[in-house]
Amino acid sequence: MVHWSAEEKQLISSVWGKVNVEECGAEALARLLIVYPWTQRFFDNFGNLSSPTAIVGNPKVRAHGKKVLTSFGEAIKNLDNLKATYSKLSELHCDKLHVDPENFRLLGDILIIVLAAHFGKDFGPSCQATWQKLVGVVAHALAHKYH
Ligand code: HEG
Repeated sequence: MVHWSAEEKQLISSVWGKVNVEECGAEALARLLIVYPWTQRFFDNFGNLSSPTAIVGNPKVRAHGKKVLTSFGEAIKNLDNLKATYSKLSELHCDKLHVDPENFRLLGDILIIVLAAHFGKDFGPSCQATWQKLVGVVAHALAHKYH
């Protein structure tokens, strides 16, 4: 099992406490769809994704980004129990949504970029390293039920 030191837990919650889930969630998902356009195929019922402007202004992208980042918050509440926390969600992404788990890693990297842009100096190297670990562990937990 992944171990979290008291310092790492502190670095995670100090950032998370300041995150605007609606804004950062929307921004992270929009960036994913813009930077890695092949990820748009999972969202063919989301309407207009034809340009960066359309993606950023798309209310379904915003709403889903918020949903995903809210769900990411469950990881932070359950750091010592991630596989169980994401077990159902892993099954859903595998069996129903057919999302390649590589996309969890791409989204995690983008989330780091979004947080660094929002928090600047308050997202320093040790903080960033801890968040890299967190997004990696979340991606791993979400991929756990894949077969
Ligand atoms: Mg996923 C649905 C969480 C990455 C594609 N995602 C969902 C839902 C949650 C969630 C909570 C709603 C589940 C439900 O309806 O019961 N997603 C989630 C997390 C992460 C993630 C926590 C990563 C941190 N998702 C992700 C990625 C993709 C993706 C990278 C594709 C590139 N998710 C996806 C799709 C749906 C969900 C296509 C269904 C969307 C819909 O039609 O409403």
